[in-house]
Amino acid sequence: MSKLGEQAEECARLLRQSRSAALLSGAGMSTAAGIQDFRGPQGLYRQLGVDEPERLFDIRHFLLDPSDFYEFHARFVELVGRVQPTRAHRFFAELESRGKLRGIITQNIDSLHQRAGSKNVLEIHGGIWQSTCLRCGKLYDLDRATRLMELQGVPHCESCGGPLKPDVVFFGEAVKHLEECRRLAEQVDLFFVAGSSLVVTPAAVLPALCPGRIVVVNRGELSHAFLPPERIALLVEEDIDTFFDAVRAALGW
Ligand code: CNA
Repeated sequence: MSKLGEQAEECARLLRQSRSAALLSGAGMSTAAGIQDFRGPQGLYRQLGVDEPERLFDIRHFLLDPSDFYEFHARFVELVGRVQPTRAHRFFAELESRGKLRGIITQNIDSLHQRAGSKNVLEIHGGIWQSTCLRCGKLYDLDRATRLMELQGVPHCESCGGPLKPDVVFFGEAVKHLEECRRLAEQVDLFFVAGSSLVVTPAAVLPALCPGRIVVVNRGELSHAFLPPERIALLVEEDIDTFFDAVRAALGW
């Protein structure tokens, strides 16, 4: 049997034994959908022509001048609107509906897990589906904020004229739902990491909070700084869709 086949069989065995699992997903989960990771050779920064990514997502720079960010954001929103969830997004939605997956922690801001049908999704870096007026706190859904963005470039509040900011976590801001993410990791006996280099903290420390086994599916850069080696059941250096297709087959679905 091929290495892929063996790892898929082992993953299926771990899933059958598990009472409840969780997933931490990163940018690699959405590359097959057409949304690239940020810094890779095909990365979004290059694809959308961004020169200074750190400055773009720095909250201090956004507060001084949000126009650079919105130039990037308009193109990102348009891209997200065009793509569809991947087979792996759908596999994890199915795991949840079959009662095997307790929840997903995602570092992604593209809402593709929810669009695939997943219900319990903790967006630790926020999402683009809602924006907030920085002056009066009024909330805007994505459609309304996008219309204002198309009209004005930098969208402003219809009530008070303050600038809007999407509810995405910028560098220099606190992450969201951290306590819930920690509790989820502590409560499951199997923890998947898919498409994350585990470089960005605090998301990267979450797998180690799971008292059970860890399955990592990632092709390319991966930091082991926060991964307890004795609890890694599988380290799969494969394409995510290819691997979870094989797991689905091994489960007989
Ligand atoms: P990352 O640090 O870019 O890591 C992604 C990892 O996935 C890399 O090691 C890649 O080599 C690997 N990878 C890419 N494609 C595949 C594939 N098909 N199969 C297997 N492995 C693959 O991204 P992280 O998410 O870990 O952390 C960085 C930032 C980037 C997070 O805050 C994300 O929110 C943010 N981001 C989000 C999106 C999105 O919402 N889709 C897109 C780009 C960046």
